[in-house]
Amino acid sequence: MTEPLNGTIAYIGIGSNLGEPIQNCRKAIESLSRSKGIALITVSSFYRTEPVGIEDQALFVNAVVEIKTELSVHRLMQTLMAIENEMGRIRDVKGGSRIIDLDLLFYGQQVISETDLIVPHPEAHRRRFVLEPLCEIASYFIHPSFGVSIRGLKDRLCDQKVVEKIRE
Ligand code: PH2
Ligand code: MG
Ligand code: MG
Repeated sequence: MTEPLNGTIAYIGIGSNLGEPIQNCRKAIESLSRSKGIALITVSSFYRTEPVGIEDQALFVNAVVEIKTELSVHRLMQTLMAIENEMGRIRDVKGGSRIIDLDLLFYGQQVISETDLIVPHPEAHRRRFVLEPLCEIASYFIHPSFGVSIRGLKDRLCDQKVVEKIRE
């Protein structure tokens, strides 16, 4: 059970293109919901998406979840990385295939620029595989660096990669 708690609204991007991607995404969401200091609020549909960057790899499954968290942004990042590691994530080729990827997209309206932590995620506003699921659950959310809503960003997207909702 997710207990109601005070805290910050954050959005997490979820992706997988190795093994059983849908199962991997479900498992990661389950782990997130059981993590201390995190309450799961909304889960988007799952989307089958063309790979961005390294194009010669399997299609991804992507989703976005909204959470409320009492964790500091650094603790939240540690939690995301711990879930990736528990699920057997191997960090080899940057942008390559992965069993699970948990990206912190937004942490409230905070803008953070540190050597090992950049929030909002620097690519979030350019990626259809992020903005389509995010728009489904938080079209009104304002990108804190640009002052534009998720709906507005999605409408201005250049990324023409295929992003298709999975009907389950
Ligand atoms: N993640 C990447 C690189 N490319 N492409 C899609 N479709 N989905 C992803 O999650 C993704 C990607 C690096 O994190
Ligand atoms: Mg990523
Ligand atoms: Mg990542």
